[in-house]
Amino acid sequence: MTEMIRKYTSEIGDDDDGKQVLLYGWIHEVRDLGGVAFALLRDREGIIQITCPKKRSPEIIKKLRKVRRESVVKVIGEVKKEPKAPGGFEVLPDEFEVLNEADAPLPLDVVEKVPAELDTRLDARFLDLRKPRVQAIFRVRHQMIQSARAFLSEEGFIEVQTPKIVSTATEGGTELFPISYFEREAFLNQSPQLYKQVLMGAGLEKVFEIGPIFRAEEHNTVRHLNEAISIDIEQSFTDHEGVMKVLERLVSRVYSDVVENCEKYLDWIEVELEVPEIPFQRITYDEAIEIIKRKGEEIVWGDDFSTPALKTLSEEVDGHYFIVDWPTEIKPFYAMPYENEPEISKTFDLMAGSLELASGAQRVHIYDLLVRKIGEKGLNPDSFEFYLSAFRYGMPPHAGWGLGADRLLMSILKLKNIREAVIFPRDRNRLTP
Ligand code: AMO
Repeated sequence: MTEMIRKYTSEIGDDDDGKQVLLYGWIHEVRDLGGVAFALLRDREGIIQITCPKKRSPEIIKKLRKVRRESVVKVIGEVKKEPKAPGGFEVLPDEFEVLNEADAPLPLDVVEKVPAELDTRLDARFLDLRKPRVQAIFRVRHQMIQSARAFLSEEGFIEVQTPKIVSTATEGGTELFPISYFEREAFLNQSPQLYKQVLMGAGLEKVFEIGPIFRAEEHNTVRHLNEAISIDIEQSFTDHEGVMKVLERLVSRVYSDVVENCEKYLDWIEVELEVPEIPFQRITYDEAIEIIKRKGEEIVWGDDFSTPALKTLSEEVDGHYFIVDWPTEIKPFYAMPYENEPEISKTFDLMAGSLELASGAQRVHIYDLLVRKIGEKGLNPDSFEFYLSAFRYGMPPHAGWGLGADRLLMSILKLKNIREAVIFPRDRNRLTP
């Protein structure tokens, strides 16, 4: 006998009508109407109804009545068109095998008749992920990462991986996780910033990295994680405007790919997407301050934007937009000041409404200026030796950005909490699963 090929539920179509198929999956629900039992079999691509009238198989109907929800099963049966069944087809079983029986009661209701709190869901994440709506989020995430990688590769960027165990801070000294590294103290990296710049000194010209960043954020918010994934680029012989163009094209590409390839998953999540038009609007930091002030919020030049201030701003400037030309003082040491106006820097944040998605800058590539700026931030240039030496022997002008992948997904899918966008999120209170 030839071995049957397994099909996903979504692959069952008109061609299968009257034919036998092999399915694997989980028991989503069972309904017993006496003379006939219905089970819903769920796999990662969808749900199909297994219909077993008593006369087709008294043994199988007995098994179906007994099987617990979420057990793993194998079914071989005949496909029949059935307009009343979900998806338009049902399977009349000839073989039904329970591969692994699930315990009861379940710690979480996969059918979601009773909605659970996010914390309960995250505690039982393996079950939460069985919900089609939740799994769909990670199918879109997969597409988002694939698109970003494909886009940057096509643009000539080289993918790199830089160390996550490091000796120095990059984003200002606070928010660092110390770890013990043999007889020394080390840290989990906050950003690949220093390494991607060193790689400009190495002559790679265009690099990108998709990897974890670690931030010891004390506060628990819906937009902060302690471990996030950042999509980072660095590019030589360009300025902030040059890399902003790469960023907006990347965001637009991710949206088009998701719209094109993830229709089914967007339906499961019940979200509709529009590909944002590029170029995105650019407003200066000064203009943003004016808008926020005009709307009655208290803010002075030199302040960073608080969450309420960004909410106020987004009432006026909606969708995707860049805030450019920030005060040098509130941006990291590596940001390049304007030559004629050094209190302003060649920096930008990319916003989606009131959510910051990315930030970036043209960098300081002049050794003396960089040493001075490190000192001005109260940091010790000696601990940046490996970084600084790359600036002494032919560092090209360069620029780059870091885009929060979890935040991008959160904003694409209009998720209320960033934790929804991460399979196993890490926050102030959560270290498992
Ligand atoms: P920044 O610190 O702004 O810049 O981080 C870049 C982007 O990473 C995301 N992000 C976070 N997402 C979730 N939780 C967090 N705690 C968190 N922290 C940051 C945000 C943010 O916009 N080195 C620079 C980038 C550069 O200039 O190239 C940097 O790290 O979406």
